[in-house]
Amino acid sequence: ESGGSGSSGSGGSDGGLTMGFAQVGAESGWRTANTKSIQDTAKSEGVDLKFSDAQQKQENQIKAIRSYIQQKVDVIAFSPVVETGWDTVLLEAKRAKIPVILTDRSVDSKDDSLYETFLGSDFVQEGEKAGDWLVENADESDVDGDGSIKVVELEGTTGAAPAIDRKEGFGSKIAADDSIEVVASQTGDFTRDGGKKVMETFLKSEKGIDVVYAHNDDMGLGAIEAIKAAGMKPGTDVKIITVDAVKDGMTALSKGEINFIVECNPLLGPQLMDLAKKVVDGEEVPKRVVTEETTFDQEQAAEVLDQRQY
Ligand code: GYE
Repeated sequence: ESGGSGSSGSGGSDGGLTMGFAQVGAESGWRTANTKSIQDTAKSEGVDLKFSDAQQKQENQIKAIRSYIQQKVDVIAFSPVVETGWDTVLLEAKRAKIPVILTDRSVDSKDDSLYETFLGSDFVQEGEKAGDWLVENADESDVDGDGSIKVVELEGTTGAAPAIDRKEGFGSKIAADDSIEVVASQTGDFTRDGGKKVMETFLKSEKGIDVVYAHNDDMGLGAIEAIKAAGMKPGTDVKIITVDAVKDGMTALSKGEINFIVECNPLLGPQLMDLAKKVVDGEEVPKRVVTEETTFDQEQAAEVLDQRQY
C-alpha cells in the first residue's frame, strides 16, 4: 500500500482517484468511441471521472481545466483541441501540484515539465502510411489516365496536432512521385458535414480530381455523399484515403467506396487510467506512450468488419 496520500483520502493503487477530463468535443465517430472508452474504464477501475465536452473550442477546455484545478482533482487529463496556447493554464495546474496527462493530442510547448506524459498515436506516421499507399498505387489512382494524379485534401481542425501531422506525413511521402499533386486543401473540421461541404466546393472548383485524402473517416464519409450527389462513384471514379478505421469507415471500405484506411486507435481508456494511477502514486512513467496501429485495404476491411467494436 504505497498510495493513498493527501488529505482528501484519494489516490492510491486501488483506484478511488478523481480525474478531471477535458474532451475535445463529439465531432467524429473516433471521438465518440474515445469518450466511451474513457468513461467505461473509469467506471470499471473505480475512478471518479469529471468529464467535460469543449465543443471543439479551446476557451471551453481552458475553463474546464481551471474548474478541475479549483475542485482539487487528483489528476487532469485532456486532449488539446489545438497545439498552441496552453502554457498559462498548464502552469496553473503545476503550481496547484495537480499532474496533467495529455491524451490523444499533444501540445506545442517548450516546457515539457508542464505535463507528465503524452499518450496517443503518431500522427506523422499515419500521414506517411497514407502517402506510401498512394505512391504504391499511383497507376490505379490516376483515374482519368491523364498522367497526373490530382489530390484534394480534407484537413482536420486547423491548428490541431492530427491535422498538422497527417498533412506533413502525407506530403513527405508523395514528394517521391512527381505525378502526384495536392491541388486543393481545406479544413472540414473533422466532421462529416464539414467534409461534405468542402468536397462540394472542390468538385465545382477543381477539374479532374483523382483522389481524396481525408484526415479522418467522417470527412471522407461526407465527401462520399458529395461525390454521389455529383453523379460519380466513390472509390472508383474518385479514390478515397482516410484515417481512423471506425465502423462506418470500415463499412464503406469493405463496400468499395473508400480505398484505404490508416487506423488510429481511440480506445485509450485502459492505458490512460493505468498511467493516471501511476502518476498519482508518484511512480515513474514514460514521457511518451505511443499506441499501436495498422492499416486496412478493402479485402482486409471485409475480413475484420464483424469484429469491429466501434
Ligand atoms: O482522428 C478524428 C477526431 O485526435 C486522433 O480527432 C484524433 C482525431 C481523429 O476528430 O476523427
